[in-house]
Amino acid sequence: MLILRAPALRWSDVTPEAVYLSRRDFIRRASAGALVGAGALMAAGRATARPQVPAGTGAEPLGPVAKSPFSTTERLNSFEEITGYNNFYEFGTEKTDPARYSARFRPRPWTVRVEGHVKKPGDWALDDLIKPHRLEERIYRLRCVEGWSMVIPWIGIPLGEVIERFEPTSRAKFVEFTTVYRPTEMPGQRRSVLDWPYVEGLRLDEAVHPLTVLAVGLYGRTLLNQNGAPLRLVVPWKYGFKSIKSIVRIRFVERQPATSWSLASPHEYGFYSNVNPEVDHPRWSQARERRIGEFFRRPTLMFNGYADQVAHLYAGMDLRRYY
Ligand SMILES: Nc1nc2c(c(=O)[nH]1)N[C@H]1C(S)=C(S)[C@@H](COP(=O)(O)O)O[C@H]1N2
Ligand SMILES: [Mo]
Repeated sequence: MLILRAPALRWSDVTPEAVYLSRRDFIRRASAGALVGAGALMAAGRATARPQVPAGTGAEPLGPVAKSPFSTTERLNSFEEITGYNNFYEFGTEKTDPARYSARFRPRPWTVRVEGHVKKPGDWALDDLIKPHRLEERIYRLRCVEGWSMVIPWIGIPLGEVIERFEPTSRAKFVEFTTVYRPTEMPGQRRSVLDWPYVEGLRLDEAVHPLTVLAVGLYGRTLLNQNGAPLRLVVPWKYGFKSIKSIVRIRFVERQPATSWSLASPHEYGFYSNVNPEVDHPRWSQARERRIGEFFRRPTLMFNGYADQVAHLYAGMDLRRYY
């Protein structure tokens, strides 16, 4: 039988859902039988199994993906937690709004415009953007500026490898990302909670850092609308709002972009917004966080635990000032 190695699986190799489901079903039943035989079904299952993805979510299987040394081994949040407790103000400001009010959103077909200081600008169909790259699983901590966190098994591609294809010129110093503007499908955009569309940005060296990914899925499946389908940024050492969802434009610019949250409240949400337990938000402490699903709060880590990989990017910068 073909065993799922962690190979160079590409977007175009995605297994049709029916095949995938029946194969998984087979594996599950086969191993369940073996374990029952050993009289250890519950114990072994609890200790080793990842939480299951419920059937019928509409998220399509992406098949096996390459593992990454950047992944944390911390306990994963469940699929239900990751898809049921969200910030996506385009669909409303309550944590349950994105799951409830995003059913009308159509993430396909999807085109991403690449423009600005690059030798290869253009409009990219999503599949053509993703296809040349190997899908990787990146299990990352996500720390929201509000003081909660999760561990999410993203599937994505390194943004740096994508950017390389566009050939930025020497004038490109920052990258600006823009979310789709579709008030008919996104009820939150009919209210002026933020200045739509949502815009975020990174310095070019942050954008090409190996930890930065463009995610197309989680838990082995395509993203649901509430998580930023079909394509969103994930920057794990920064507060969650930097990880912009449902991206339709990537622009290479010389100046630091004006971002939605820094425009809405400049004293609370800076451009850099690196996770920093020593710099409090004006209205609350950032020293601790509540991992969704846990009761006690835990200490927040510098750069969300990614200091070894990213601290050098900010050498000589005043981390308080650049909050
Ligand atoms: N376009 C857009 N992107 C967004 C947001 C948003 O409201 N709109 N919320 C951000 C915030 S505050 C967080 S914490 C993360 C949450 O991602 P998740 O819902 O997939 O966990 O998305 C970020 N990306
Ligand atoms: Mo957030």
